This record gives sequence, C-alpha cells and structure tokens, in this order.
Amino acid sequence: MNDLVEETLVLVKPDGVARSLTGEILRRIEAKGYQLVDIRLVQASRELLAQHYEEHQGKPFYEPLVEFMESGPVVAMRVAGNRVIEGFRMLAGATDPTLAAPGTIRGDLGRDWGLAVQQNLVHGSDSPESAARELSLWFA
Ligand code: IDP
Ligand code: MG
Repeated sequence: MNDLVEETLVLVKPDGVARSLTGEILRRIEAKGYQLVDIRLVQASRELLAQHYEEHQGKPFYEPLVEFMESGPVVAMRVAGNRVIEGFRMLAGATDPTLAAPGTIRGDLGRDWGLAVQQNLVHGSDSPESAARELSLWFA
C-alpha cells in the first residue's frame, strides 16, 4: 500500500441487480486485483440520486435516469487499488453498451433496450473529486 492507492464508488445499477449480474461484476473487479472495502444493497431515494447525478440535471435523459435508478435496489461498493478510478472505468467500458468494447462489463453483458436512458449495468466515479463526493453520499 502507498499514497497512490485510490478508492472509487462502483454501483451495480437496478438492471444489473435484477439480472443477477452482481456476482459476475464483482468477480471481474476482484479478478483484476482490486479490493472490495465495503458493500451494501440500497434502495436509493430521489434525494440521493439527485445529488449523485447533479451534473446531469437538465439533460434530456435526466428524469428517465433517476426513474431507472429508483426502480429497484442498487449494490453500492467501495473499491480500492492503485489507479482504480481509471481502471474501473476501463473495466466498465463506454457509456453506450452497443459501442462498449467486448471484454468490458457493458460490452459483454449490456445491450440497448430502446429506452430513453441507457441501462448499462454499472456506475463508476470518473475522477478523485467525484469519487470522494460520491463515496460520502452512498457510504455516509
Ligand atoms: P457514465 O455512466 O459512463 O459515466 P454519464 O455521462 O455520467 O455516463 O451518464 C450517466 C448515465 O446516464 C449513463 O451511465 C447512462 O445510464 C445515462 N446516459 C448518459 N448519456 C445518455 C444518453 O445520451 N442517452 C441515454 N442515456 C444516457
Ligand atoms: Mg458518469
């Protein structure tokens, strides 16, 4: 362990939980070598989601996104490792599951369902600032 060890927030979104892919997603995180520090099953409130997705307020997919994220339980994970923020984003793949590379979580396990919001199985923090902010929201 050294000063470069980071922590990130990973969410298995309601589609991933409903499709029983939580284990497969955690398997990929652990197989990569990252460490699971904390995990919880959460029925997210609208207030929590509004804070989590603050940056997307006003975008056309915002309301469908919040409705999707409150449609069922989410698994929140605190994951640690050197460069884990960037590394988990690579494991997750591109936002659009049709374009996400094979080998990634979204590329292997996700697809377009023709909905207003992309159901793409996972969330991962995109910067150290986002990770700190999001971890304090989900693991208050
Ligand atoms: P990310 O999850 O890859 O970081 P963001 O741009 O932060 O992507 O968007 C948050 C979530 O909103 C995405 O994961 C996806 O579920 C949804 N989303 C983002 N952009 C679009 C879009 O253009 N159409 C439909 N849904 C979108
Ligand atoms: Mg994002």
